[in-house]
This record gives sequence, structure tokens and C-alpha cells, in this order.
Amino acid sequence: MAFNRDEHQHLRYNPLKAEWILVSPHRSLRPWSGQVETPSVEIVPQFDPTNPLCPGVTRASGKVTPNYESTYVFTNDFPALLEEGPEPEESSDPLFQTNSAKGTCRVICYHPHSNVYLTDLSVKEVVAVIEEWINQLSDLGNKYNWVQIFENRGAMMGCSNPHPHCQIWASTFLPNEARIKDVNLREYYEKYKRPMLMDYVERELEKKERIVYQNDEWLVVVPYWAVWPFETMVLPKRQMVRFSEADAKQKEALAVTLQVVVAKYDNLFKCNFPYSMGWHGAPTGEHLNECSPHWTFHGMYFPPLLRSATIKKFMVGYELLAQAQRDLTAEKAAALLRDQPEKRFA
Ligand code: H2U
Repeated sequence: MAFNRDEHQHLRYNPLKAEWILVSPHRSLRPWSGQVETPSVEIVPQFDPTNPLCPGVTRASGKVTPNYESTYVFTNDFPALLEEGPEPEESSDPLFQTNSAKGTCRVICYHPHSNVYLTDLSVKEVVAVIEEWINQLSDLGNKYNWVQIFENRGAMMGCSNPHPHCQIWASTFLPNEARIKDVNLREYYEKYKRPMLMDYVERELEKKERIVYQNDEWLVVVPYWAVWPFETMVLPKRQMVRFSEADAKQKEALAVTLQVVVAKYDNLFKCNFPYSMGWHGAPTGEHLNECSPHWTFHGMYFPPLLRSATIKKFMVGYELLAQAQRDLTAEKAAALLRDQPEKRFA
């Protein structure tokens, strides 16, 4: 019998993380008797006087969120990283290593209204969010080696507040994901003299099998090595080491791209599709003066849903003890998303 990627088990390699994932497409039709969750039907008001992210409301810290009209950024009242603190003692014991950790955490509100999301905003309003991301990256990137912008959408992903917002955690250290990517991107660049992700964009455009959406500036794919069922990557068509290099055309095209990605996700299971998403570019802070041609700025969406608005994939068992595994192939997931309309269901 000849090997067929859509039917037969195989391993796929993630060159960004130097990790393998097990793909088992033959299991796609197995019956499901796992956990089913009730979808959230929460109606969110435009303004809630008890919601700390709404304009004019007093937050838990006693600070008042001002009457903002576009985006609004504040220092997280419960930050995981503080700018100052005592340094841990160095240890020579290889089993009990410790290191310094300093940083800051901020929250970005996308819009003053709680009952809107990216698909409800104008392209201009989404560009304002993109510009705020870039401002924050430049501001915090002057001081910190890694600035992680991320958004948790939906209670299933730990979003604690029904208001359009994201978080930024900036740190003196490179977190694991950044550190590992930096090593693998650098190795690829040294070997092939090309940024890995620019080669990847070129190949995905040729193959056309995993494309979810594209426009003149951006490509959205379910990556070949995706772990989460409907994981996607947002990649620039022109090499860009950091977000700060984006020009007006790229920002506007990205705003449209983000709206289309959300619409397609929401249309898939007719829900507010939960996910964690965020951006990666070359390290900042003391790395700003280094040449980082191996890096390509990109975005990632990690949605937990598997086969309906309530059935999610759990990273358990084999995943925790051995390695990531998926049933649905990246190509099938891409086709399902590609086939969704670009406008969100009403
Ligand atoms: P999440 O929805 O992703 O949890 O982000 C909301 C953040 O807002 C969260 O990190 C912060 C929480 O600490 N927050 C404040 O800083 N002040 C508040 O009064 C409420 C929420």
C-alpha cells in the first residue's frame, strides 16, 4: 500500500522548535465520549460600571480607568513581573539553578466598548490597535530583551474580562519559546543563508495546501507542524525582522487579515472562537543593536477547539508524557477554515 499523508500515520517536524509531532489521520472518525462544555451565551453590555476595563471605572488597585476613546494601555494591577526586586543568589548546584527575573506587565484595551471585537471594528480602528502594539513593543523593547504581546480570547482560554483587550509581559530574560526559536532560526540562517520563515512562506505559496487566507502583504496558514487542531500562523510576504518595520500598507493589510482570521474562526463552529494568540519578532533590549536577519516577525493563533463549539482538544496523556499528537491533518484544518466566509456570521 502506498503512503497517503491524509490517511496514514506519520511524524512531522517543527523546525522552529526542533520538535516532532505525531499525526494519526486514520483516527479522525473515532467516536467521542469525552467532556462536552456548554457554550457561553453571555450577553455583554457596551458599558458595565463594575467592569474595570470600561472607561471611568475604578479598578481593583483604586486607580481609575480614564474616559478613553480609542486604545488604552495601563500597567497590570496584578503583574507577574515587577521592575525591581531583590536578586536571587547564584547557585553552583546543577539541580537547583536559579536566575534573575525582572519585567513589567501591561494591559491594552482595544476599544472603549465591551461588546465589540475586531470583526465589529472599522479597519482604521484595528490599525489603531496594531499601532498600539508597535508603540508598546518599541517603548518596552528599549529596556527589555523580550516583549510578549498576547491575547487570551474567551473564558475557555482563561480570559478574565469580557472586554476587547490583550496583555503584554516584558522581561529581562528570553522566555523558553523565544530562546528555542532564536537558536533554530539562527542555525537555519547559518546553513541556508536565508531567513527560515521567508523560505517557509515561499514554499507554502507554491504548495497552496495549507493556506487559510492571503492578501498582498500577509499569508495565513495552518502550519505543516501545527499541534492544535486549528492552529494558524500569520506571516509577512516581505521580510520583516520586527513589527516596528511594518509600513502603512502592511498595517492596513494586517488589520484586514486579522478581521478575516477571526471571522473564519467564528464561522467554523458559529461561536466566539476561543484562542490564545500573540506575536514574535527578533529579541529587543540589549539585542536591538545586533543584526538579526534570521528572524521574521510573525503571529500565532492557538485555539483549543477540536470538533464543535464545546469539544476541545486536551493536551494530556501521550502529549504530556511523550509528544504532541493530532488526528485532523493540517491540510484538512486549512481547507475547513479556507472554505469559511471572510465576513463573520451575524
Ligand atoms: P485576561 O483577560 O487575559 O486575564 O487579562 C486581563 C488582565 O487585566 C489580567 O491580567 C488585569 C488582570 O490582572 N486587571 C487589572 O490589572 N486590573 C483590574 O482591575 C482587573 C484586571
